[in-house]
Amino acid sequence: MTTAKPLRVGMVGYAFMGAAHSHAWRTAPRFFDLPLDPQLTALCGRNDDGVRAVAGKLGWGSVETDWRRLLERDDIDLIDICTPGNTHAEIAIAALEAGKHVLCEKPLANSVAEAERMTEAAQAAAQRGVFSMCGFSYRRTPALALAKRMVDDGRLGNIRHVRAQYLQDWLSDETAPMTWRLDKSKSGSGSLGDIGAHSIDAAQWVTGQQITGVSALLETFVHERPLTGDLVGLGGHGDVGADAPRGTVTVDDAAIFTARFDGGATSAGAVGVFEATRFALGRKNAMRLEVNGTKASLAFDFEEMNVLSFYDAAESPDAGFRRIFVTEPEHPYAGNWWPTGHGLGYEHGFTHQVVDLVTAIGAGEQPSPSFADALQVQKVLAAVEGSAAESSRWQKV
Ligand code: SOE
Repeated sequence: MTTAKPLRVGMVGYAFMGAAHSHAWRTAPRFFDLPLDPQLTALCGRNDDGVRAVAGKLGWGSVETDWRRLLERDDIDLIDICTPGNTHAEIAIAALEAGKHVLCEKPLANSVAEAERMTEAAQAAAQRGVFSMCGFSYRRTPALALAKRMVDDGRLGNIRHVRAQYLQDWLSDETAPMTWRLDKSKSGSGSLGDIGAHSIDAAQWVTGQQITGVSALLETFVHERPLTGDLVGLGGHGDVGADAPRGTVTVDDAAIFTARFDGGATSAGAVGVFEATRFALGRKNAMRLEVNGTKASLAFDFEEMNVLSFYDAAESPDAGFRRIFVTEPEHPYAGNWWPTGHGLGYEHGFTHQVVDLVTAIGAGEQPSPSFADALQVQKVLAAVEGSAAESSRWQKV
């Protein structure tokens, strides 16, 4: 039995991210020593039957159908926002003003203006000991965290190239149904914000450099898709008739851009190439990052998420890239799980996110990534859209 003070969570939204976060809240205190004891106090969703069914399955103690009720309840300490981007700003700002800590899914918002308001609210709340974090969960993949540690330790030297791809294929089928992720008024953007945002965050975080400008193009391959009714989750293969009613896709299917970085603590900034698409047949969740420095290179692919490839120029050239199996006790997060060599999965990133969030809140410190960090990503997203709208003209961030 833990003696830690409870951290009572109210979560809004219960689809894909809601399930991943629920699992994380439940699992984190079972494998990590936390300063506070997370409790799955209330789950909120607009559909009473739907939210009740999921709450029972995922282990939530009570339900609400209006997120404002969560803010009124004095048995809730933290609001976890797992809803589409168009709702983030309103919920997060109100929650912070009500004195609740906030975990908000990425991308932080649907516009820079919203993200700026959220950041102001977050900074004001932090003065009162009320904290917030944005859910860039890939930072918590042990192999990517190890990549960052190696860059911070100077093992790559100065960074010259960043190559970031996030490739999926769940929209390749033209009859895959419409979802909220394809509706700009809900999601803000398409591949760019949903998956490209992860690449931008990971690239900046691992290298310690910020993107200062971009030249971009966006493409939408399929402009209409069958409406199946619920509009949630990631679509799969379409199984609706050819004459089913169709909805209009209002976001990018693919986003490609080049970028310059600011150099961080080093003198010369890196250059980067980014690609985000949900049309890369055969690539299921290939969130890839390759970094070339003056001393070494590293490469990561989420489809082999327990591996970090590392090439050290100080070794014999024919040593080639070596595959580090990131499951040793001294690797980030890995020591709290299984014996060496017994790898982790997608859900562990979310569990580690809870660990880092609760540890920071318990210590009275600002968790990372802060809303200010996520605002910077939002500015890159906006610059990409701005550049694409002007035939790839260079846009400063
Ligand atoms: C959540 O972090 C997320 O970005 C989803 O929104 C994407 O759709 C998923 O494929 C990767 O994770």
